[in-house]
Amino acid sequence: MSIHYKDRLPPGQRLIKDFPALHYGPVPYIDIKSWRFQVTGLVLNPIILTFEEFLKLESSLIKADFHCVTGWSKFDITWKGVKFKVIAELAKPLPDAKFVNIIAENDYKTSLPLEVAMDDDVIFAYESEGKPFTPEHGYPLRLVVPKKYAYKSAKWVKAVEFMKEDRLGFWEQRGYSNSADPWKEERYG
Ligand SMILES: Nc1nc2c(c(=O)[nH]1)N[C@H]1C(S)=C(S)[C@@H](COP(=O)(O)O)O[C@H]1N2
Ligand SMILES: [Mo]
Repeated sequence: MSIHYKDRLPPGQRLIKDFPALHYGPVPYIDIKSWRFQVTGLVLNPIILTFEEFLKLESSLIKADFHCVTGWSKFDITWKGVKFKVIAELAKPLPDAKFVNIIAENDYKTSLPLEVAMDDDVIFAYESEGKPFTPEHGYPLRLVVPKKYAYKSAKWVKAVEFMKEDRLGFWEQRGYSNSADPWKEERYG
């Protein structure tokens, strides 16, 4: 551990070494053959991809810290996947698109301003530490938004909708902050 680790730990967080799986509801069973990734809403080119097709998109590796609003943080998780901005370049958002709704299995949703989602470190990941996810960590695909509390990092993502107005996500409707910046300790909305 670096002696400066406290500079990397947002206020009120504690560092952990293991990687707990945390989510609301059951782990969904995903049939990878019928699974599709969809981009809908205010875009010029709506997209539907099989998992095989998704794996052919330009991929990136990122390494980032992960902060859960319940108080634990984990440093240096590596993720491989497709950056949000690569998806946006393919879909071509219309001028009215200002927010994105990230839609996952079991009706889990979270949203981001489009400009936040376009950050270079926002990625639709299908691998962590060189391996595909286990079902409980989001197989086959999850979003990772390192600069926000991890409820923005939706597991089991299946669609992205580009929107004009924001729509609060699952935890955001239940009192968690919609801006979710761990450095400003934006835990509650
Ligand atoms: N679909 C879905 N994604 C989710 C959640 C959830 O309940 N459902 N919980 C979020 C929260 S609060 C956290 S801390 C992280 C945990 O990710 P992990 O289980 O891979 O550690 O998943 C996030 N993504
Ligand atoms: Mo969390």
